[in-house]
Amino acid sequence: MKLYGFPPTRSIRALWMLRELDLDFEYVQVDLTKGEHRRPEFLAVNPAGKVPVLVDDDFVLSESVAIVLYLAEKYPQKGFLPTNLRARAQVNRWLLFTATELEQPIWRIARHTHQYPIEKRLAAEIPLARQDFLDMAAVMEKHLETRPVLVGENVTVADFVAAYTLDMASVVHLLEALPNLRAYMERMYARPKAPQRIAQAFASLRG
Ligand SMILES: N[C@@H](CCC(=O)N[C@@H](CS)C(=O)NCC(=O)O)C(=O)O
Repeated sequence: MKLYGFPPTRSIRALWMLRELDLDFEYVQVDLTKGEHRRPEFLAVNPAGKVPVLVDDDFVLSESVAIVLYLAEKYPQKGFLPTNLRARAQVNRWLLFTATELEQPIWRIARHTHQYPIEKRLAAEIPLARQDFLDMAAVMEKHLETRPVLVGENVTVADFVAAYTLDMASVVHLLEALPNLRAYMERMYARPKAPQRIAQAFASLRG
């Protein structure tokens, strides 16, 4: 198996899953700072020009959440995806909640802070996106008041995706008033197979 990625990105989600499953894989770095994701060789792998991408023999899969689900289904022995219909539906609920309600506002903040060219950045978007995040994060904060993980008693793919997304949020200081989310994220990153935090991944790039 091959993972195309770049350290401080959503590649961490795929990496986390591969590590938890103890799988051997080749890591192919696509240096976003050098525009390698826009080269024809990479666009042939993912026409969206984004990482991560997993290649498993002749099967090519982009989208970080699709990748973790594929891996969890291909290697069911660790039980990261419940077999019970309703528990699995709850895992899907939290994956989608994380990718749409939590990740999107964080992404809007990143775009209007440093990703868009200066002339396209809208300062007014930032407080709106922060509030959108906080409104939805409050739902997960309450949910985790009495629970160790998002679904049932054991860790699932939803926890890896959520913990990484909360780390994205912590980088932009969105978790300060959310103690349950901070404690949950720390518990997840304390797992022996957890990947690097985003800040460490940035530091590793600087050498
Ligand atoms: N929805 C995609 C988003 C992937 C994505 O946006 N990756 C970023 C890095 S975190 C990227 O490759 N950006 C390059 C670009 O947008 O030019 C996923 O979850 O895999």
